[in-house]
Amino acid sequence: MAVVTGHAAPGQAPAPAPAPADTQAQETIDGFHLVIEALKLNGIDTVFGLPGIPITDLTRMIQGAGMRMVAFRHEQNAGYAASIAGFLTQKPGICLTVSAPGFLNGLTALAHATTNCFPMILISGSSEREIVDLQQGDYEEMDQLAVAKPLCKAAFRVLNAEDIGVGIARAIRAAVSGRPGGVYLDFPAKLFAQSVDAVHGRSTLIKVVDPAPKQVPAPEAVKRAVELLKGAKKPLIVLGKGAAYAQCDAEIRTLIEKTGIPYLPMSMAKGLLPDTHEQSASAARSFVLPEADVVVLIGARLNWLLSHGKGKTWGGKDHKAWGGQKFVQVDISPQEADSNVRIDAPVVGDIGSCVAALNAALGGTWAKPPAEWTGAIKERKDKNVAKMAETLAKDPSPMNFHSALNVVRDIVKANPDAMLVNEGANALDFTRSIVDMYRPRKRIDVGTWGIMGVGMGYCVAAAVTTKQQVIAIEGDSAFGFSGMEVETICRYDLPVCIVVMNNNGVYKGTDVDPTGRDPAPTVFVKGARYDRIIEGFGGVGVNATTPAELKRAMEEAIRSRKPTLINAVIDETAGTESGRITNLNPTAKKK
Ligand code: ADP
Ligand code: TPW
Ligand code: MG
Repeated sequence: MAVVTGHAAPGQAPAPAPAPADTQAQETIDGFHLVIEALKLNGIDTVFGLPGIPITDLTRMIQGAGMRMVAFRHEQNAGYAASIAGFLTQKPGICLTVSAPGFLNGLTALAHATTNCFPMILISGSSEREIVDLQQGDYEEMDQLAVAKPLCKAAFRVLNAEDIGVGIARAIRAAVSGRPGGVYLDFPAKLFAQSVDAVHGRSTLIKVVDPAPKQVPAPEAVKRAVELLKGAKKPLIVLGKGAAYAQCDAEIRTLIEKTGIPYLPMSMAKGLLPDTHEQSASAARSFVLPEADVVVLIGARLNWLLSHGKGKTWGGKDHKAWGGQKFVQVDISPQEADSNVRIDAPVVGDIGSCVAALNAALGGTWAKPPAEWTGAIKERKDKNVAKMAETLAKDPSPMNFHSALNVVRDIVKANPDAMLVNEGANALDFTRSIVDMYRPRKRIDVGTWGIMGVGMGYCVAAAVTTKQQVIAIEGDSAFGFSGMEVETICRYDLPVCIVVMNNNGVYKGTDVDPTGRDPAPTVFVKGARYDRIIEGFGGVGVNATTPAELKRAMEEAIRSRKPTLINAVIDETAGTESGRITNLNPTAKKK
């Protein structure tokens, strides 16, 4: 019998009596290695994080074990990277941080992952439990589990090395099953140093079987939905990022093409079918929403991004009035239906199973929607597309959002496999509407919260997980939230081309302090040279003042795959307050 070395964890049985001297020295395994082996066993090969007590050695050992350990300059960016890695791969993205402040820095991203339905696990080291719980003032003291709980889908703490396997298995299941989300895993410092018998320790690890089980919809729910659709005169399908996440692109394409129903992709569902698809109604959005009679939501919530399914956007008489549409909602969460307006036909299950069931239930022949409907949409679309083409063809000086994005539009068309990262206000809205996407899961952006700061974390994760060229279209304000990660991009030599749409500020660069004392809160240093930031780390910086210069710089970045930052000088008067959502700003009542 082997000798158990090291101290026993609290609550464990005392060590067995020493074995006879002639037996081999016992092989032990510590908490560090059990964590790594548990992650590897479950196919996790990348960790995003930032070292420090008590996880510095863990970051080294992760790397030593052949996994990718991507070290950031701020945990929030590592967290955003993990969240989007989860979206892109259907495996929980892992973010690893130190205690209290590092944990809190990662927590914003964990909440973001939960809000966006992205699977992610935030693993944070924590301080001595007995000191933390008595509030005796330990180094980086905080009851992290309690703080994390309201902001994530599940939160677990592991105290004994033998429970690491269960802890990681539960975290993986919670993150990816049902509606995906963020999970917090608390690992106190002492856990890492605990040693247990290696054979026994490894036997406690769990390879999770079927972590995101299929959820097949009830046949009567599918029938109800198809019946409703059959009676529709003006049907519409809305594809959300849940549909992109589900990776059942062929089934979705079949549904759309077999039914002939016009569809609208939400921002991150762009490219699920090419944006140039004849059934895309994107260019006629404000026409189809109020006019549609039956709307099929697939992995899209009726939240603010869809004006809560009611109000003037949907043809309602006032801002809260129902527009008269009937809704089919395909979603994995049974609680999502009726969250804003009545859902007449909820179809609950995973999108792959639900869309396959809908396709099967359509039968051999399906009458396409009335030509009156599709024709009216086409008319609006053609008109809007022609109008946009006219605007895009202009070449004003200074460059504006349109003339710059006309270049980006062509570059993305020529490089349809490139990942597009996008944040800002005007820089976001114009990019979304001007730059067509051609392949699924290529566009990643501010998501459900309209959050600034995801940019560089998303760039790193997109490059690391897809190995594709990354193009980031960033407002100058948006870029500032994560700009220091340009060093990370250079350090890992990632093929990322960042375009900072520099209009000297938040929304625009023209505000002034009415008292004349300070810069206005929305403006930045005039004529700032963001391109010089990347040069400090060995990357390529370019200042572009014309579409031709922008085009040349982007093409060179893609050809060379070198980390590149282009400062695109945009007319500082070009933007509007909050971009497309000006109306959400509270305004003081006029006296
Ligand atoms: P968007 O912002 O693009 O409109 P949302 O984030 O509002 O999309 O909605 C995504 C929806 O997709 C969520 O309600 C979520 O429950 C659902 N969802 C995510 N993954 C799946 C899946 N695999 N199967 C079914 N529904 C899913
Ligand atoms: C975490 C509020 C929304 S958009 C934006 C801010 C600060 C920046 C807009 O300026 P930018 O784009 O990026 O230069 P442009 O093209 O219009 O000039 N803090 C967080 N999230 C949000 N959404 C904000 C603040 C905001
Ligand atoms: Mg700006």
